[in-house]
Amino acid sequence: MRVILISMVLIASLFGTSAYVLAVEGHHHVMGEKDEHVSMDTKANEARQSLVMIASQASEVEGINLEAYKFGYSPERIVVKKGEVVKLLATSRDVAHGIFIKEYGINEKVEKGKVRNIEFVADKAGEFDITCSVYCGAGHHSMKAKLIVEQ
Ligand SMILES: [Cu+2]
Repeated sequence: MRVILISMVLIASLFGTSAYVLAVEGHHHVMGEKDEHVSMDTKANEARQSLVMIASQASEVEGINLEAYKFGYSPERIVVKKGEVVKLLATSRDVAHGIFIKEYGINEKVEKGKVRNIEFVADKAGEFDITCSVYCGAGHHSMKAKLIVEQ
């Protein structure tokens, strides 16, 4: 299972790179034509989204539970390997909270009784703050967890 996962991530990284290049080149060819308004960012984002879909379907990525509460997160540390497809199954124990990871462009609202599936490729190594982006009371600003992406 582990071997399959790793090889799928490898294939996905290769595929992702070529999809990205295709998206960029595709833009180049249509420069000045009717497609001009479609930004390169949008195309790169679309390429990344389809990469996440392909990789997660093919490798049956295991979900990581993340629960927000007044005023913190459980667990407080999420450790993944660089290149992995990460699937956060996020929810709230009480009121509405946010799952905000600036460097990964993630900002999702979570509510009690609902599980939000947040998928992305951990393509940047380092330690990233997970903070709350939905005002939830006196301890809102102290809500913090860490996403650790190991090289
Ligand atoms: Cu909050």
